[in-house]
Amino acid sequence: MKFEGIIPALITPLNDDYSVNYDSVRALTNRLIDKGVNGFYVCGSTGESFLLEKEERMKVLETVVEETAGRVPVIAHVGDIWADRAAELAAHAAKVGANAVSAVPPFYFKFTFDEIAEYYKIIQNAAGLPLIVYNVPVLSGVSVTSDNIGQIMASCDVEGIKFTSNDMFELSKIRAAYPDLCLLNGFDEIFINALPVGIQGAIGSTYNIMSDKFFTILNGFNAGDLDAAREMQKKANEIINILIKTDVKSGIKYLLTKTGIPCGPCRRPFAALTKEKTDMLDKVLELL
Ligand code: MN9
Repeated sequence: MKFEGIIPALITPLNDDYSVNYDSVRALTNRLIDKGVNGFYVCGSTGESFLLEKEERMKVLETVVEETAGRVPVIAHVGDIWADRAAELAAHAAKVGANAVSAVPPFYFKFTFDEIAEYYKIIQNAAGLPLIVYNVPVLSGVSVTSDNIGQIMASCDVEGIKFTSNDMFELSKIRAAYPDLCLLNGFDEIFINALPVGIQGAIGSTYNIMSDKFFTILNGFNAGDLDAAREMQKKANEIINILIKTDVKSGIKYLLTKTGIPCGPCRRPFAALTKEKTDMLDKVLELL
């Protein structure tokens, strides 16, 4: 399986009582496949991984894999601060038929990079699947760079990196040092900027609601029509600018609910959307 193109980082739909809405997981999976997405990234930051029970993470993954039925690759985010829990999630992902595992570095305790490399080795040994390192320094506090990724690669076989950072210089250094590594862009608002660096695709939250805009950018770029690509990124960014004011995930859930897939709130302590925010989002509906 290839990891490329437009890959939604799935939101995890909830009911109003904060339990997981598995019917909506199924509905969203099917809607996005119909829209032509190239894979799924399950229970990452967008999927509220660290606000879910281990069993819920497992069941959401099982639901997506079952509903996808091999039509597109499924990447299971199994990252956790505790390596053994990540390993348990990784082994489960392999058992139920995910196509790759991905993990944020262990956070909070300021682990050494030797410990971080060991963590990835433990995960890969448990899964026996392609491994995609998830670099998201703004949330994890750990930066995976062209200088230190080699340490992870020395202890396990890295398929790729989900690079969620605005540092395009760093991304191009990774590309130069590792021409065969699969690079997946993480911030949707700079998708157009990452394309010329030589990425294979992108994993992002806003592809839950506007994957078509990003296919237009991708196709425009590939066809050499940079004006069309730039114009569409501008339109997408007007929407992202508003979503950022709604913590992105909550806003996306609201918009999905409005378009027929009930997704509920985000788990506490994420706050419910205020009327002011839902008014902003109602205007976004017309721009989708
Ligand atoms: O998975 C997402 N990153 C985070 C990728 O949640 C940290 C992005 O899709 C952002 O939500 C999006 C808005 O900043 O680019």
